[in-house]
Amino acid sequence: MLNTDKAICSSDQQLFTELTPEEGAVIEGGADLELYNGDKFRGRILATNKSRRNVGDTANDLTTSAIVKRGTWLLWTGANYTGTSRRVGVGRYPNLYFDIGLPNDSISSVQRVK
Ligand SMILES: [Ca+2]
Repeated sequence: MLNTDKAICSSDQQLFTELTPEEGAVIEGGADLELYNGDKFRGRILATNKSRRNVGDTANDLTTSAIVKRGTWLLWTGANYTGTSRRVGVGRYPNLYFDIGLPNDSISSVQRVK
């Protein structure tokens, strides 16, 4: 278990780098939502616990499979929660096109709704 408590500060210098809960979860290998470039969870390109208005250059328009470990999410084809979306709950989606009809390699933003 990683210590994500705030680091003790000495004068104005922080002695330890503080990890956000999200960073901690990612390092431990388990984020609430994980996106993968390949089908059947090959090649993880994003691990997050919170909404992302833009999944970033390394993940944009690449997602083929996903794992939802916690929460309910909207997966959007456009940035800033635009375009087509699909609502997904906890589960494993080895191929988003076949599983929920979302076009392959299309996700640009992810929105946590629960
Ligand atoms: Ca892909």
